[in-house]
Amino acid sequence: MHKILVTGASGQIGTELVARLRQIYNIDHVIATDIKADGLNESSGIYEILDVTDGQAMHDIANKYQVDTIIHLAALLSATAEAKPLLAWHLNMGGLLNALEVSKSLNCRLFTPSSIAAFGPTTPKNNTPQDTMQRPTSMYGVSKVSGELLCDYYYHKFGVDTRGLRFPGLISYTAPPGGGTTDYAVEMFYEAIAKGSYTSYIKQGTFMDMMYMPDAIEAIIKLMEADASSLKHRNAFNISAMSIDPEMIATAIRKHIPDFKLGYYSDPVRQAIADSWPDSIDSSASKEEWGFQAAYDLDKMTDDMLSHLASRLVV
Ligand code: AKB
Repeated sequence: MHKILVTGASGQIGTELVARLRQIYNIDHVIATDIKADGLNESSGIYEILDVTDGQAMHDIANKYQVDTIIHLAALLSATAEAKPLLAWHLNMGGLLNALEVSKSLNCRLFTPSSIAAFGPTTPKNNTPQDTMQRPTSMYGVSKVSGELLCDYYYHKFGVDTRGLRFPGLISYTAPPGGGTTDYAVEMFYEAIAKGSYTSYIKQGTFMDMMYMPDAIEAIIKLMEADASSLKHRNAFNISAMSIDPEMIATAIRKHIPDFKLGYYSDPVRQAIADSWPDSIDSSASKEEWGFQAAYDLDKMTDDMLSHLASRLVV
């Protein structure tokens, strides 16, 4: 049975991934790590504080628990990375390089997410192919495309079993995202329940790919379980469940909350990032090579999000 170390375990993906991995692989086989101490709850499983820029500390924890898999999630997202580009490069690339080095020396498999941010304004905007032009203009995108290349390098040069997905915006109700461009979509659901209205920093008609968190979690697990011989792309598979703009989410929310109001304000930085990303990406390589299938479309996701948030936020 696999023994798995997860970095960034208290983040939006990590919180749900660690819980699901502990159901599948046994509670003692999943080592959650994060720079924050808020996951230190012994009853929920092993948790270690880890700054991913400290390669020796990452090695020591991986070695202590004899892990065979690293799921490296710790990174700054697009809007924060644009505000702090040097920190973003240091954390996103330094953390990944450490995870690759530890995987190489301890013979671990490695999963790390890429993003739709790895594409740029010269990439075909609709049905963006798996293999295409990648000249991103945001620092986050630069770190993601560099990370894809670095993972390819460690696979070809050292035989590290590296795998990855180009995630779209991820929508979830458990842990909030932080500092992303697609965060507006998550915020809209929270504020629909809390206030009945939302003011979006992303303009009407700005389409981006999105996915509900349960689909993202199952995709990570399925890709890591896939037979290596079926993977031609290995690092950075395109993956998406829907291509939507703010109005489409509002329309889906109004099926449950008819008076929901959506307004707009201008955020030039996040709008420019969104405008540089594809409107929709082609996930066919994921379907063909490891059987990806999203279970949630916009309406099904909206039903689930609103019912969970209503029971949490309304007293
Ligand atoms: C972000 O908006 O920065 C992320 C992403 C698409 O990678 N959600």
